[in-house]
Amino acid sequence: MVGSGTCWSNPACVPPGYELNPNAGRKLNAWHHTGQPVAGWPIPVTANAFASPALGQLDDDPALEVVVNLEDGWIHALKGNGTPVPGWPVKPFTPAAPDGVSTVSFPTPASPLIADLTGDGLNEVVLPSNFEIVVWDRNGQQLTRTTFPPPPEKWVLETFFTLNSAPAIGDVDGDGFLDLIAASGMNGNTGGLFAWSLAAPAATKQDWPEFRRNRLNEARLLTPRLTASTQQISALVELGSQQSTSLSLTDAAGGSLTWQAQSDQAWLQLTPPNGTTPATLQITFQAAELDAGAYQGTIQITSDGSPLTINVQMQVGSLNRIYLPLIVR
Ligand SMILES: [Ca+2]
Ligand SMILES: [Ca+2]
Ligand SMILES: [Ca+2]
Repeated sequence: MVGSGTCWSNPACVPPGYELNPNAGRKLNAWHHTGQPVAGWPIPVTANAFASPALGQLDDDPALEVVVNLEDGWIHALKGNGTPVPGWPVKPFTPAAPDGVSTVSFPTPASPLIADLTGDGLNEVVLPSNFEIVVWDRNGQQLTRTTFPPPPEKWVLETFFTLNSAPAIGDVDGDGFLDLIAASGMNGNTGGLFAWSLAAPAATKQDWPEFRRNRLNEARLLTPRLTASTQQISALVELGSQQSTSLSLTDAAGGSLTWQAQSDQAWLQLTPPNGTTPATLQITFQAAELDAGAYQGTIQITSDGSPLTINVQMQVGSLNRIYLPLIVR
């Protein structure tokens, strides 16, 4: 998902030899990995969108939402089909000195964060504006102050001067609670690195806690999904014996998923029957009491409603082994 500027729709800007495209300017685009546009996109917007967007959960459906801010200050939260999340778009408001009543609304070139700052399991959206960090709940309600003096329920996340970069969230002092970190600009010789303690425990799941999501700037958010190292297992087992192999179980998003495994055959034995990813499932083909022949079974592994089926084939018999020489240089 990217936002566009106005160059390709502006005759004064398009480089010589390139085609003017009047439809290219001021759009939010989303493509599938195949290069095809996602249904509902592109979306015309009111200004250039150059900041990197953020992905996260802002409502009750399992699909992710995207937050993108524009050069005119409007901040959009959009669902995957391009429709706005209820309560959005919004603009950031901060107090205007000196009367304490007026507000100002300054846009920012920074990228948004999507994270649970309060520890209630629901994400907030975070962006700098003016001298302050501004925070909204997922419904677009601004949690930070807009006036002097602030009402007691409003947060105050004020710095020395203009903030131009995305803040970051992590437990930097190791007290078990998340902290919000921001670098403010310079005013004369005064700049600063600010850290505020948050109410959310350090283990709180954070969808997009820093610029481009992590320190490697991967800018991707994977949906938790149980995956197995293979979905097809074949075994040759000597008559009257048993044999073992193992299966690796992981979460595609790198997290911890609880799982339960079940076999539909007595000869197909699983250890342990449940656990948490990452894990190794030991599979024993117990053929001690079985006749020679071909056997089939399945292993069902469930985790949060996404079952995996592993097909197993076993051949039991008197095995003739042929050992071939191998020369390695
Ligand atoms: Ca959602
Ligand atoms: Ca929250
Ligand atoms: Ca902390």
